Amino acid sequence: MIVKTYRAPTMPEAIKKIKEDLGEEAVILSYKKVKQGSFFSFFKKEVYEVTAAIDDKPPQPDKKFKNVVEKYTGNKISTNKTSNETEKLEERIKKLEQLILSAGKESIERLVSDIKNDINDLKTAINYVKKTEEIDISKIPLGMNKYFTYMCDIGIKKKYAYKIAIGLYRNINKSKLNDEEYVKEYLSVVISQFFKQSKPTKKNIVLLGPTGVGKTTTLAKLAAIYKLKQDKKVGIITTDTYRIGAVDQLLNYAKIMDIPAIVSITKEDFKNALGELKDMDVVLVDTVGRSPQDIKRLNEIFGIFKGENRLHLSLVMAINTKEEDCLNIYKRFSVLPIDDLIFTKVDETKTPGSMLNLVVKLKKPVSYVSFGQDVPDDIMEAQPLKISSLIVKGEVKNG
Ligand SMILES: Nc1nc2c(ncn2[C@@H]2O[C@H](COP(=O)(O)OP(=O)(O)OP(=O)(O)O)[C@@H](O)[C@H]2O)c(=O)[nH]1
Ligand SMILES: [Mg+2]
Repeated sequence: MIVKTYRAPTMPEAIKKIKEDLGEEAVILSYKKVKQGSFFSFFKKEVYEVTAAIDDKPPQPDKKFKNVVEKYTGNKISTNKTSNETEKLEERIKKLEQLILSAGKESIERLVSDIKNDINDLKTAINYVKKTEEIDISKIPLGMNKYFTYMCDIGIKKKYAYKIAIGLYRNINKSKLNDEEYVKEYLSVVISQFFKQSKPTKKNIVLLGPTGVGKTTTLAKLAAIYKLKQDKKVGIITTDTYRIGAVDQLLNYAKIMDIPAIVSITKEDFKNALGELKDMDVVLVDTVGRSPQDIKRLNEIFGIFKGENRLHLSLVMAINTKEEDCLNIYKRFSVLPIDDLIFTKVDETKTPGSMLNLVVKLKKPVSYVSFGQDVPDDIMEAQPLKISSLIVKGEVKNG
């Protein structure tokens, strides 16, 4: 056990010093008011002298966890597992008892409010995982519960949020746990590790995907970026001749940007179009949207591109689509060798965390993220930290 004595003008300041020095786990052993000042000084100030201690042995699992959580949250939890976190809760309750006997009103109120917050965070977290067996909520450190539920709220799968919360707690400076901005910054960095940015190595980029996900709009944005911002020679091919309006929509974009555009219907047409545009730096290929359930029509699209190895295939998925539907879309389209993912409509969802779930599940890199209808502004390259900032803090950075 480490025992130390601290002096401060007020009790809250003494507690702050103890927290910074010994951490959240420290307990207050004794407390008294003493006079402070040099031997010769006329006026001596009264200060608080607080003795605190911390156990330097590794904490033992606490068998009382279940009872304590049930007592303080009113929730029955169905786990026999134990947790060090209960010790912390109990220690803080002990501290509260000591302070009630000795300290001023202000410090008691602060401690009570801290404990209430922790209990509320814990209650919410317990409610989140009640039905989930693979998560042992008791293992989430007290200060991390609110970040765990925050991650769940923004759409990150509970089992990933749980692992991230535990991993983050191990590495983060504990005195910063209440600094939400700092923790979210830290979270962004951790979450960015799950993403990989795709850099197409082939110049013919095909945008595939179900109906209405934003393939044509994304293509127009990319054409503008490549041509206007990167000064590249850009060509467009559309194989979407299904709707009359679709061809017009794309030819219009091409005309505005002064980009050559070719309409192709058959595999043969498509090959010829690639030949015609062989001098371009980038060729963007639009495709017709098809329902992932419409196998026959999907096969028509696949037929055009199958066996053609000059293509970079991007699967466009609107992130406001249910996650299991996205997984099904991927399953259907992965008849073709999909190179990367493009996420769209991120602005239309409150759960952008599903991007994380999808890349973990599909193990695919991401090339672009689209977050609005404006051509060409509402798109960004999928740099991992940019995506994670968007997920965690809702920040978007174009380019
Ligand atoms: N909010 C939002 N709307 C988008 C985004 N991308 C595209 N849209 C809109 O979604 C609608 C469909 O976009 P399209 O580009 O025509 O979609 P598509 O995948 O080409 O559709 P089909 O060719 O019919 O399969 C349009 O109203 C677009 O403006 C985005 O990132 N956010
Ligand atoms: Mg389209």
